[in-house]
Amino acid sequence: MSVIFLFMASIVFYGCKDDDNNGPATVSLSSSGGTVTESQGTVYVTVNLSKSVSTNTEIYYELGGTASLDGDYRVKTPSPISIAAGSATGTIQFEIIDESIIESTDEKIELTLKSTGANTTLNSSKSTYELVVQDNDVSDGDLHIDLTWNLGEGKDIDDVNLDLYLATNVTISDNTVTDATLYKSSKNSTGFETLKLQGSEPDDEYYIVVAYTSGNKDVSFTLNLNGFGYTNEATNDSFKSSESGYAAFYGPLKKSGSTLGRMKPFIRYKSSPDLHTHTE
Ligand SMILES: [Ca+2]
Ligand SMILES: [Ca+2]
Repeated sequence: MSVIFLFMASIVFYGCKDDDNNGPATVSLSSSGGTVTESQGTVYVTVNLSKSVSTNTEIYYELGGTASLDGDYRVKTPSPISIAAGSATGTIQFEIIDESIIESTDEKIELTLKSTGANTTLNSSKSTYELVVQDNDVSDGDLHIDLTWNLGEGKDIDDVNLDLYLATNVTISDNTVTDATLYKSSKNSTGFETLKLQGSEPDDEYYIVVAYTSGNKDVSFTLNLNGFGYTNEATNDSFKSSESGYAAFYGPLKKSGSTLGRMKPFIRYKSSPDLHTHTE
């Protein structure tokens, strides 16, 4: 008798659940955000369906915030992500880049769910996620030269490639560099660039060189200096799309031991594409 009762109760229970589950599944994020440091590695953002559905669900999202795509973080699961038929959970994955840039402010990654597939609807009150990425780089006795750039919020900085050099023996004629010797370089093919100059390195007149190595977009960039008497001293400048292949020289910085003759503001000198090719 009691077995029959339980069996009937089960039918009633499942019957109610089916009634509640009529209509589309709701898509939501399980968290509204958090805070990590640059050394965090991979960050997982969980996307939930209120119930599984019988078809694959594509979920589109957009990225924004002050953090730069492919400079501060990479996306391991590009939009749209897909939740397989029968499953109710998906994951958006970021890889935080543990770069060497000294940053004066924390960076933010903003993620917003935009649209979902058939049989689903978006829970708009649980569709945004903000991750704060805290810098873990500090100034030491060296001169740190950091080159960062952006092409707009959420845009991939690898759509252009900028590189960073220190040069000596720079000859300038009519505001154009006609000759130079490259002392050292930072030439990543992806992400930002950073160089260090130590007190033990040769005393000389150095120029900081920002090269627009490849790309076809207008790009705003920032040179930031720390150490040798500098504290987050930023120079903002830009290249036009037509300046791809050119380089900009800033200086001179007259090094003597662990001090640099300061030059404010930095003066920019352009180089010809020929010189850029020559100095690479
Ligand atoms: Ca950093
Ligand atoms: Ca580069």
